[in-house]
Amino acid sequence: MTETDSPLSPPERPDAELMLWMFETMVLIRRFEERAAEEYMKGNIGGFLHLAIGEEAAVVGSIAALRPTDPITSTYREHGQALARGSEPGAVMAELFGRSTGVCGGLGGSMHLMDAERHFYGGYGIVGGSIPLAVGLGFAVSYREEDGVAMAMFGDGAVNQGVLAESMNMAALWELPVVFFVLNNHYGMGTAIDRASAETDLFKRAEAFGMPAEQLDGMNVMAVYRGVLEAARRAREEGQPSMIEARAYRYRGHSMSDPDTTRAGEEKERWQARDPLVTFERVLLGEGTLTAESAEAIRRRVEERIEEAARFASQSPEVPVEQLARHVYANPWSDDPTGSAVAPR
Ligand SMILES: Cc1ncc(C[n+]2csc(CCOP(=O)(O)OP(=O)(O)O)c2C)c(N)n1
Ligand SMILES: [Mg+2]
Repeated sequence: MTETDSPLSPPERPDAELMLWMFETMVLIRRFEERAAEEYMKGNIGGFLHLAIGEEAAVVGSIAALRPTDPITSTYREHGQALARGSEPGAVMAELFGRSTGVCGGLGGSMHLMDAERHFYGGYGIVGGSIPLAVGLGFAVSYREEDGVAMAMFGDGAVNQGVLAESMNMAALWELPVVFFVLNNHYGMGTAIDRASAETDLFKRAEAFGMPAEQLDGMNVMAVYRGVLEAARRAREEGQPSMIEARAYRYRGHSMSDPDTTRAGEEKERWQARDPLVTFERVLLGEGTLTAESAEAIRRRVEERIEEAARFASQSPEVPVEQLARHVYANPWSDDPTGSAVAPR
């Protein structure tokens, strides 16, 4: 035990309960997203829908390695982050449907999930835009002399945004408890990483800021867990930020409107052969943490939760038109749904 250990601290060696939670959460995210794709095709979800199928180990392993009170920010590909943080699948699905029972009252949609109660601070559409927010959350922790850790989750496409360098520099200079977690799925929209980045080993960027960094297998939930656990310990105990690069792959196109015809089938098959759910299940079965029956029971439970989530979303009320511009301005002075009215003098 160290002085910063708390009952909420994730253990150095995950016990059976935690490993089963990680497995079930990965299955939940996979099935949630497959169902979301179906609902999108049926016209129940509008706007953009970005799926992270294939990236579940990176999402779950990293979040499991933090305390539930550690603040995180993410990109628009963040259904899994919300679910791993414990947002109700029904409330997340309702948000995708644009219903008033959604985690953001139906006003955020798929790209802007947020659940402040669970210290999940969103869900942002601007590539790189959420990174400095995590640094701000890390600053708040440090300023208040708390022992939390903020994690910025972003994609390989954000690494060449200037704001990342600014954020990493500030975090290192001010010794802020931040984990910069880059989920390298090797593509930004349809552009392969070696066509966008002069240096494709993204973790090496940290060296410029004297920051410890690690590149790990983002298809392996335990590898991600261990890497983020150590980065979080360093942040908590030494006030030192880190960069973690998790290498993974998204099986689908950039969003539902991307037919994904340019990436080679052989490449997809190579990654899918290391599917994070299948490989982790094999490990758990091999060590006896999971049996064929308990795996089946988990899948059944997840199916029921997904079914219930979709039912809840479809039966929830639409957002009233006059509410659409809520939160667009700090002072919602108008009922005008376009939010374009001027303030009374
Ligand atoms: C500042 C900014 N520039 C461009 C875009 C358009 N855009 C949306 S997603 C994306 C690719 C981002 O790729 P990556 O960070 O690797 O995340 P992934 O989609 O692979 O999860 C781009 C360029 C944007 N949303 N914001
Ligand atoms: Mg990417």
